[in-house]
Amino acid sequence: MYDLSNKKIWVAGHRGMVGSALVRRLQSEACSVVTATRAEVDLKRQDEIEKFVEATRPDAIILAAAKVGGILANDSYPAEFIYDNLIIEANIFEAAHRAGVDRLLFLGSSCIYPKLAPQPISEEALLTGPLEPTNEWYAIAKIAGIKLAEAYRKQYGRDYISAMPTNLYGPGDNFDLNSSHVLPALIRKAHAAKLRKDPHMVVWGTGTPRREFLHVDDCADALVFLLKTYSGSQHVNVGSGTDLEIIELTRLVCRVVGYKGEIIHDLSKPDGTPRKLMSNKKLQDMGWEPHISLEDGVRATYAWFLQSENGAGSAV
Ligand code: GFB
Repeated sequence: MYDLSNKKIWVAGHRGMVGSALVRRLQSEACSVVTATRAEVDLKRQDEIEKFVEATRPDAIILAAAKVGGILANDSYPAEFIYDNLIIEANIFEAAHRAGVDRLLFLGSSCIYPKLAPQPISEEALLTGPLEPTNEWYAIAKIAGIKLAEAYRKQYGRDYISAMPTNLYGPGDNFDLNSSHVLPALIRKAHAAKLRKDPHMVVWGTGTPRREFLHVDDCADALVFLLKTYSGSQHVNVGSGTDLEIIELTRLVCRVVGYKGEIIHDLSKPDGTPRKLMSNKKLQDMGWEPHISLEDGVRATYAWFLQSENGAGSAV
């Protein structure tokens, strides 16, 4: 057990969807949270991170800072996805170690697994086959992060751990149609189509790929659970345990939003990996399970979208 009482936790990436969910979740723990804006600390600069860690002396770090995006962004900006993620994680691991921070939780992604891994994907599937080409740059960087945690544990005895969340969604998500993941994109498209009374809305690809989704508040809860209870060199999957086809997700989103038009497919856009349902067994055996159903989560996210800037105008 890692007792969070009176501990100081640095949530790196606190402005992002996962980081902000972590800050919300940590409010119910007896710990203090430190954060740094991009203007205060540029995570791509080793010296700035070292100064910040020396000055604030956190007991633990949650590394939720990352360059993230949906399938098109990953496919379009490979250099940014590999460089930004590699440099941020390498800088933070090394600064943590130099300052004597003995606890660090690194966040990866389900795309670290081979494109055609047996389903549901267990932790052991890592590095057993070729990656999905649309996001191999991001995946390689995230695999390097897992290996950083393992290496600092092996060489220096640091208690650094890794969690691999599945596709996440929720309040604070990115709704930009060019860079977002599928779920916020569908909410935005269905909402705009409803307002404009469009006869159809466009879904990328064939609609047959299957994806697993987890609400970000469930994810934050699992991450705090792991920070408090897990110590080990192997990464841990964090998922909901169920998946569905993109076309089924589209119908669910349309029902929640109240859009009744036709769904058509843009086959010029990539499908990506056919399926990536992770095995949740390791986390379940430790005693954690998710609480937010996909339908409830989509409803809550749509409500958040409507209140946010993106939903305020009709020309979305
Ligand atoms: O969520 P998504 O962008 O990323 O796309 P991945 C999932 C599936 O939804 C793909 C389809 O088959 C898309 O073609 N899709 C349908 C759409 N309509 C849309 C749309 O309007 N927007 C988007 N974005 N997709 C990402 C990786 O993969 O998942 C990252 O690229 C990361 O590295 C992340 O791992 C969790 O699930 O394919």
